[in-house]
Amino acid sequence: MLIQKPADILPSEITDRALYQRRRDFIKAAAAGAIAGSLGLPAQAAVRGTPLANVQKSIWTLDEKPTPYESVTTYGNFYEFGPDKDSPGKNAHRLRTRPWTITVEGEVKKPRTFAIEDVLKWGALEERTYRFRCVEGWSMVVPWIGFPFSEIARHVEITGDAKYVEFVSLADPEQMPYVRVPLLDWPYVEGLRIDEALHPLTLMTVGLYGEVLPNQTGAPVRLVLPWNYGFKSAKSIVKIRFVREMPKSSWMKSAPDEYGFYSNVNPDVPHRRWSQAQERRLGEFLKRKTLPFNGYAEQVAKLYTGMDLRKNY
Ligand SMILES: Nc1nc2c(c(=O)[nH]1)N[C@H]1C(S)=C(S)[C@@H](COP(=O)(O)O)O[C@H]1N2
Ligand SMILES: [Mo]
Repeated sequence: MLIQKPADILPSEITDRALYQRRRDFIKAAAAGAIAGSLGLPAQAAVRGTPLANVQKSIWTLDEKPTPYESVTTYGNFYEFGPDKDSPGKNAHRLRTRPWTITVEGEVKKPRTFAIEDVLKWGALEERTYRFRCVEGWSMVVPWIGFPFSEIARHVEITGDAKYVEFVSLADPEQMPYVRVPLLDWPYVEGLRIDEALHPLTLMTVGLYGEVLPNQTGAPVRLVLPWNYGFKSAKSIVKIRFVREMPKSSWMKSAPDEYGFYSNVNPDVPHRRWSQAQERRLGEFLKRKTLPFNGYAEQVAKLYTGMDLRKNY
């Protein structure tokens, strides 16, 4: 068996995160200043985010060690900024997160377009540490900050015909260079059944680690569903539609035999090209067993009673 020796552990994983980050910020700011100076660009992009106020601890939180900030923000998927795991971290500084509006329409009594600032005034935000599992086999634990999606539904008064919800991400080629490339069917679209969307675990997320979301993690507002594979957690949302029929997600359009609508984390149902039995937590060496519903079975399994989850993957 392989044991991780102290020499193999990255400094970012053992140094106190805040201290480490302050040091990094200083180095990055200095470097960005030098580069930006020579290119005539603002140096702001490389600096850490603004702290979020009015945040309360949530009961829906997990007592597990969070994945280092550095890993969470430098490894991910955001295809609008490129196909590689480090593309979002490198390119998402181009995203402008203000002004930002979210249009909510469809099967609602009061269709509205909300400015993100107004949404942030609805009430206290919650900090929730969740597990997060990507379909590709990596996972992380993140202290997200947000509010339950049901708040949106309450503000627009959904009708009895709202059976599903469609989430639409921004697709602006000026800010998102890979929207000119047909990696996916743009804009990025995801969907949930209404009871999944209204489940108290479904989080409209505006921050992580006490701060506003860094652009690459889907600023200024993204979804986080801890029991679904990561691709259900649409980033940089500009439109939410309550609909009668099951929406077709961008992933279902591009590879219908690999990505189903439900996408529950399920170690017993392999992806068409690989097993889902294990995962690698970012920053860790040994793999872990993947848990049914990513460990949230007690909270969400009842949403799927009577369904064959081998068929409805
Ligand atoms: N708009 C948009 N949302 C997206 C994606 C994307 O490419 N575009 N990728 C998804 C996938 S596959 C994953 S695993 C998560 C990654 O989130 P993270 O970068 O915060 O880990 O975002 C999801 N949301
Ligand atoms: Mo993913």
